[in-house]
Formats: sequence, C-alpha cells, structure tokens
Amino acid sequence: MDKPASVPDRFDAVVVGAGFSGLYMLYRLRQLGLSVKVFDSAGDVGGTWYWNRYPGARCDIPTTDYTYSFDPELEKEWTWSEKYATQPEILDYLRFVADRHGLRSDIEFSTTVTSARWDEPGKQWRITTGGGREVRCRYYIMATGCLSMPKSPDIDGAGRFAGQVYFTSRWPHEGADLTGQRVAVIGTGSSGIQSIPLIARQARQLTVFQRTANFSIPAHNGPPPAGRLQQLDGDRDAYRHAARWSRGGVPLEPTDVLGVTASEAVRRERFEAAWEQGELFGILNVFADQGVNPPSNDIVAEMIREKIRAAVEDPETAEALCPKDHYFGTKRPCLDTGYFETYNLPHVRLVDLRKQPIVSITEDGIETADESFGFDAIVYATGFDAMTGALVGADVAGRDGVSLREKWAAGPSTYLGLMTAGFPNFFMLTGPGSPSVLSNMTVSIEQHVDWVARCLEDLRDEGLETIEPTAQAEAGWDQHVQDCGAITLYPTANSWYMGANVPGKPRVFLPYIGGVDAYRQACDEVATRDYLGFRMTGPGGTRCRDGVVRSMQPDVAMVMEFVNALGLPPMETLSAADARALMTATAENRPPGPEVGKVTDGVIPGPDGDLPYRLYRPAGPFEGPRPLVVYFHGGGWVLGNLDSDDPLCRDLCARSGAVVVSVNYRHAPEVRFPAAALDAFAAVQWADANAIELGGIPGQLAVAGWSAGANVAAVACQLARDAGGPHITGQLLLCPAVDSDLTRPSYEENGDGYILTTALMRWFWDHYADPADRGDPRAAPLRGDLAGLPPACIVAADFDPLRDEGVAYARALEAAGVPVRLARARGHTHTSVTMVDVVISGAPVRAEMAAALGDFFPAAEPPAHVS
Ligand code: N01
Repeated sequence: MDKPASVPDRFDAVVVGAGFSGLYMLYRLRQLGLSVKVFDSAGDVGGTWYWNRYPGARCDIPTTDYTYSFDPELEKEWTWSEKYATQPEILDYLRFVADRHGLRSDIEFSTTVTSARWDEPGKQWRITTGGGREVRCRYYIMATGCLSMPKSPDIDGAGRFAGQVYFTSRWPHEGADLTGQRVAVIGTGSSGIQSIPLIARQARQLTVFQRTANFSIPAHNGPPPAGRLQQLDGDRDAYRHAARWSRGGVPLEPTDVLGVTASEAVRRERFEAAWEQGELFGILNVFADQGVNPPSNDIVAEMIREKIRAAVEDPETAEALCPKDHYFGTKRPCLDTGYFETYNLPHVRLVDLRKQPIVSITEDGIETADESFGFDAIVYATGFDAMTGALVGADVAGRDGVSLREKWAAGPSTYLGLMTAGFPNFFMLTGPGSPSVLSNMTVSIEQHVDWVARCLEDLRDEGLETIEPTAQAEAGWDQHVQDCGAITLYPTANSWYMGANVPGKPRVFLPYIGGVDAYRQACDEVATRDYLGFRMTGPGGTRCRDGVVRSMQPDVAMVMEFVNALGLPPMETLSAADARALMTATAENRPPGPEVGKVTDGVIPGPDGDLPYRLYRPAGPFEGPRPLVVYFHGGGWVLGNLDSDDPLCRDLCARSGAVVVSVNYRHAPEVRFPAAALDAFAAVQWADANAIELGGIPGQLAVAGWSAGANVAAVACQLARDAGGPHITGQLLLCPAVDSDLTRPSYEENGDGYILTTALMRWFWDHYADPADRGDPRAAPLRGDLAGLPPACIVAADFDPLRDEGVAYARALEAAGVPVRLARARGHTHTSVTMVDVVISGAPVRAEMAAALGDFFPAAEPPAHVS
C-alpha cells in the first residue's frame, strides 16, 4: 500500500554526495544491512569529477593510486590508460563502480539537501530537500567533498560582463568552444594551470590574470609508470597496505636528507630525480626539512624558479611567473603539461595583478589599474571555499538548534575531522581536521568510510542510539591539528588550506598534516579504547570515556619515537662515567643553536677550586651593559657541563638580550650534596661582584636553570636571601627538581618512556644526596622558607615526572607572597624544550621564558629577533 504523502520517508542513514566518498559509504552501509538514501544535486555520480569538466582536468595523484581498493575484483576489471587520467576517464570509472555494485537505486540525483535538523526527542535527523520534502534518518553523513563549493568571484563588476562566463568548477556539459575568441582566464591555481594550455590552443587571444604565481612541475603524463604497475601486479595487497600506512596515502620512502646540510651535488640529484618523476609527493620529499625549515625550502623553490626561467622566453614574464611570496608546498603545488611554455605563444599574455590589479569587470572586458581589455569570454579559475564551504553551506543545525555555521564562526572544530560536538550522529567524510586534501583522497576516503561503518556497527552491537564527541576530546583534537600545522611552514601562506582565499573566512589551518598513518593510528586507537572522547547514549543510559587522544607535541612525539627506537640502555643501569659518555654521544649531531654576539670561556673561584663558566653576549649594535643571567645546566647533579646546555644558553641569550653566564658546578657522585648548591651560590655572588666586567648592569641579576640546574638556582636564591645578598631580580626555573618526594602523580603518569624516568630520578638522588639530607631545603628547596624570594617563572612540562613538583613550587611561592609566572610547556617532556632547532614547538616556550626574563629586567634593551 502506498504511504500517505505526508509521512516522511525514514532511513537508517542519509548520505549527501555521490562522489568517491558517498559511493563507498553507500556500499558499506548496505553491507551492514542499513537502509540508505544518497542525495546529490548533480545529475549523476562523480562528485568533483562530475562538475570539474574544464579542458585539461586530470587528477594530480597517479591514477593507479587514486582508485578504490575495497574491491579486488574491481581492481582487476579496470585499467587506467594514463599516469594521470583525464576527468572523463575518472568519471567513467565512478560510473562503472556505481553500475557494478548497483548503487544508483539508492541515489536520488538532481536533489539538493536544503536543511538538516537534529530532533532530540526522536533521536533522529530531519532532512529537507529542495522540493520541500522531508526525510528522517538516524545517521546523517556529509560526503560533500573538500573542494566542491565554488568561491564566488569577489571582483567588482563581475555580474556586468555581457560575453560568455565560465567557471572551471562548473564547466558546461556540452563543452565550450572558444575557437577564435578573445579569452581571459582569472586564476592560476591547479584548475587554471591545467586549463590554460588547452584554452590557448583554441583562443585567438588569451590573457591570463595572475594574482599569485604558483609552483608547478611537469606531470610527464603518459602510460601509468611501469614500476608502479609491476609493484601492483606483484603484490597488490602489500602495495595498498603500504599506501594506507604511508604519510600521504601513496607508498613512499621518506627521506632523511636535510636540504641545509646536503652537498650541492646531492641536492641537484635529488631535485632532478623528483622533477623527472613528476609526482607531488616526490617533489615534496626532496629534503626531509623542506616543509619546516625556510633555508631548505628555498633551495627547492629556487631550483623550480630556475626551471621556469629556462622555459619562458620573455624574461619579464618568466620573472612574474616565478613564485616568491610563499614557501614551496605551502600552497598546493600544481602538475602541468606545457603550462609555462604556453606563455611563449605570441597570442598568450600574462597580466601580473600585483603590478596592475583588476579595478573592475566591465560589460565587454576587464579594466586594470593600467589598461582596458576587451574579451569575448571570461573563465574564472578562482577556486573554492575549501573544506568547510559545503558543510556550513548546507544549513545543518544540531542539538539546541545551533547551526554548524554558527558553531564554526571562528573556524571549524571537529573530533578527528569526523564529527563535531553538539551534532549527534552527524558524520563528515574527509572533514576539516582530517588529512583529506593533504593526502591521496581515495585512501583517506576509504579510511573514513571504514571507520564510520565500524562505528555504526559497534553502536548497533551495543544497542546504542547516538554518538557525539565530548567538548574535551574535540578541543584536544583541534589543538593537535593546529600544533601539527604550527611546526610547518604551511600557516605562513595565504592559501585555501588556511581559509585565506575567501574574504572574511577565519584564518585556521584546516587539514591534519600529521600524516595518513599517524591519523589512522589515532582513529583506530579511539575506537579500540571504547570510543575515547565520544559520548554514546542508548536505552541503557550514557557511556563515555572522556579524554584526549593526542596531547604530546607532534615533534616531541617524533623525537620520542626516534629515541625509543635507538634502544639505548637505561641510564640508571650505567655508571656515572658511562652515562656521561652516552649523553655526550647523543648530543653530537644536534644543531648548534642561534648565533650570538660573543662567546667566551673562563673560570671563577668556587668554594673549593675554580669553576668553569661560559659567557654569551647578545649580538647587535648595542655595546653597552646588559642584564645578567647566571645559568645552571641540567643533568641530575651527575651529568652535564657547559657544552650540554650550550644551544639553550645561546637561545636564551639571543631571545632575551641578556648576558648569559653558564656556570659549571661540581658533580655527584664525586662530590655530593651540598657542593652543587654551594657552587651555585658562589657563582651568583661572583657574578654580582663582577657585573660590570661581565658586561652586566649592576643590580640586574637573575638566575636560571634547567632540572637539577634549576634546583641549584632556586637554592641559590634562598641562600642569597638568608645571607642578605646579593640581590637577585628573578629566577627562571625550567622543569625544576625542587623536592625529593618522588610520589607525586606525575612520577606515576610520566614515570617511564619520556627520557627522564622515575627510576633515573631516583638514581640521580642516590648519587647526589644521602636520604637524611634530602629534606634539607638546600636539596629540596620546596621545603624551605619561601618568603622574600625573587619573582619566579617556573616552566612545568606536561610529560615530565617533575611536573607536579614544579607546579607545587609555584603554588608555594605564590602562597608565600612571591610573584610567580607558571608557564605550561604544553605537550612537552622534561628535555624537549631544551632541544633547540630540533623540537620546533619548544620555541614558543623558550620565547615565554625569555619574556619572563625581560619582565625581571624592565629596562633591558629589546632583544635581537629569534624566530
Ligand atoms: O583553485 P585555487 P583551483 N582575483 O584556489 C586566484 C584541487 N584541484 O580550482 O592565489 C584574482 O588553487 C587565486 O589567486 P591567489 C587542488 O587541490 C586539483 O585552481 O588567491 N585572482 C588563484 O591563483 C587545488 O589546489 C586538480 O592570489 C583570484 C586561483 O584564482 C584545488 O583543487 C585540479 C581571485 C585559484 O586557485 C583548488 O584549485 C584542479 C580574485 N578575486 C583543482 N580569487 C588536480 O587534480 C582567486 N584568484 C590537478
């Protein structure tokens, strides 16, 4: 019997989009036995490949990789004709997949979803389509793609042009015949760069309006690479597995060659090989550090510019085509076929909008600041409101009626790029915060779809009805996504990755750059840890294991992984001499730290003989006196010397503009407590007495130290107060050891696996002080009288066993009336902040330390700039 028209259809799941992700989602949901409806405003399957039909449209990942892997039979039945297939061939492929699996019967084409509302009492979504029809579903899945919402042409007068107007992203299905016409192309991203050579073949006159010159490398298209086919034919499963666990979704051996240290010959060889290969991941992998280190990036960028200059005959045009305003890779590089050579054709002209901006589009052409151009056709290759445009444009409102647009007004916020709090049972495929556009999309799509399918299956098995991330888990993931971006050069560019191409869009790094492999691991971990960070509800109540899946800084995690893989013996199992040798050996190849003005070594008289010191004077024109910082190295009173903390001292000196005097103190077990503390106090007295000779400003003397060095610095402050001088203006304590009680929770939480272990801390104490002495404030300054001590800055690192005692010292100082700045080294370990130029995320912490020093010395000269 027919249902009355007023009763809405109900499905287990509604999917929006019938491109790569929507089709596979439908396939997987059907496998679970769920009822599904897919809506797409297009007339057929294909998603991005349905719309982007401009001449020259191809994928930019080799098509052998840009393909589904879920159906081994499909892989056998379909062969790609080219290394980079054309849009019609990719569209044919998707049609073939849809037919092969009979997917069309659950897809409604030419149907736009206009709104979606979460119905809390009904625990369902109410979806409205263009015709005003309502359907209901338990799960609402947006498979709307990352580059599907065209950016409106934000150019004055755009509506006035009387000639033909084309958008690369909405190219007419019947094609566009530009033969003999005067054509303008605006935009030189991938779409422009792919279409310009082909448009030039038809047009009588082609004028390209370029706002930003873009990096592009030749695709060297042709048959699929033989080597790749051999690998696939040899062991397809192994190849696909390697892709799933690679950084970008295409198997690739990451290089460890650093651009800055490689020889000229190696640089050239690696670059030329990547150039010849013509693959994005290859040219992004010339050097391990090109994505994070400007000088290394410049090497690759300059080599590409050389190629552009060689390809383009007119030097002025060549120079205008050379990208200079962004680091290579930070805007998506393009793959082209004859793009730069096109400008050698007599009827093709480049207009550099940086020199003559467009004033307006007129009825018959384009007016720039300098010229009026007449055209028959204008092609907009101006890009997309990427990653969020299609999602917020779809009018989705979650619990309490809050829309996604409202929630994301300051930038998207997601958990794993898959879901967002306040929107139960709402999934995004390749959403912001997932690797998506930085990866081979098909691999990322399959991973997302598989994760969602597994999640829905688990919910069903457990009798649960809804799932939604917690605020804590989501905030943690957002932070992790930004942390991963922040250690790269990507946020420096005005790219669509940053939302910078759309006027008014919040500037946020949108994709997850930690890698497909790391991302997959995080998603799997969340699921296996009982959906960590998700709240699930069902008739039996609510289930939630709240938490943050990744909170360590990504570069710290990489260092930890590297160190743990070395399999070094635990230090506490070594003799002091062997531990010292190991520490020296591991520091051998580290970067030296920033340049400073002058470094001099000397000795000072200690309580029992001379103590070596090293003085760092900042660079810069100012020759006059500077504030003075007496610094004490870390190493558990057993290890360390002037060299061990040299990069950190340089960094502190360069950032703060102070003279830093690093003093070596006597070490245990040769000389035990209280020698180190007494040496530190003596060093401070000496520095105060010799401030002028050291280039210091009398009366502007601070102490600083790391770990055990921070311990003796803190003790020196107490001894100075008790002795009535010298006057210390501030104490900067990085991850200080301030108590001998090793039972605080951080000793348990962070006791193993982060270099400084609880066992090693015990070993240090055993070497340094007898148990009977460990309550003495000169060993455990937390136990001393804290009144009247100098203002303090204490840095406590999240993954440090000593974290809680640092925090306790800050609280105790505060309680005693001492001004305290407690800085959290978020996501750091006991050692990572000191790893100058290795752990990039440590730089902001050290900047805060330098700022704290600046606060101790209000009259200090402005420091030399250190990034
Ligand atoms: O868009 P884009 P796209 N006045 O944003 C310019 C994927 N894709 O469609 O850089 C003047 O990259 C804009 O200038 P600027 C791929 O991921 C893949 O080309 O903002 N100019 C820029 O030059 C790609 O990255 C494939 O200063 C204006 C251009 O228009 C992504 O889609 C093929 C302007 C837009 O470039 C987007 O590529 C195609 C204005 N008002 C696309 N507004 C392959 O698989 C914008 N521009 C190969």
